[in-house]
Amino acid sequence: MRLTCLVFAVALVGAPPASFEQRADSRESSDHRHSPGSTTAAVDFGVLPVGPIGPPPCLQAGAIGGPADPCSYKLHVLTPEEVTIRKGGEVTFQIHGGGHGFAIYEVSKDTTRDQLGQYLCRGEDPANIADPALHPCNLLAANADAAHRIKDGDRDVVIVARPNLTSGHPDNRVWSPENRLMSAGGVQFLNGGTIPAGPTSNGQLITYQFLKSGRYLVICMNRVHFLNDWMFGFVNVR
Ligand SMILES: [Cu+2]
Repeated sequence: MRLTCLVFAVALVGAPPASFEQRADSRESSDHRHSPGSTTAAVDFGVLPVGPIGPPPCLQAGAIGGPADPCSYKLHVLTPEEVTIRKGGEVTFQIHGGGHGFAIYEVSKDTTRDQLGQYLCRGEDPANIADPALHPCNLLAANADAAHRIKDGDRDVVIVARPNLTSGHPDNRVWSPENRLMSAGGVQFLNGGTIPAGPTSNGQLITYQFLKSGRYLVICMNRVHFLNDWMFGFVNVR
């Protein structure tokens, strides 16, 4: 307990100790709610839009952020996208917006976002694409419904997204039970609350306790969110 308190205090007052340094990855979070080496972490899963996501062609009225909004891909993110906790710690994911599913897989330690994303929608990370016209898989059913074999940094198959032939369970999700640690949001999607991310948000919470060290991939099982828009993040457990 004393060591835990000491580590936590160090994390609060300054830079984390070198031994807790995370991978050199420019996409890694600078979110101050979470310090590398913490026992717990919080991640916002998706974004609740409180108005148009951007200027036209983003929808300006109606089902903003819905499956017909060309800017909806900007909501399909985890914030922070990557966290690091201590073994035995718990991560709490809060759902925001609608139409999400949730699953966790272990991946090799050298798995990167850009490498894994190439198995989903080849090209640039949609999180970095400002203009919806430049997102190659934007609202592209042909990609979301297609089969994908998704490999980690060791080139081991982690997820098999079978083709969506029936649009019913389980085809209508990225449903790959082999090696899966948990899932939520099959059959019925997970939905957030009415208040955006923040201390008063009322979105559903999902918590998972990581008992083994390693690197874990957290995905949205919504085929469009994951396969088109790269809705995934990582948890490192040290
Ligand atoms: Cu989602």
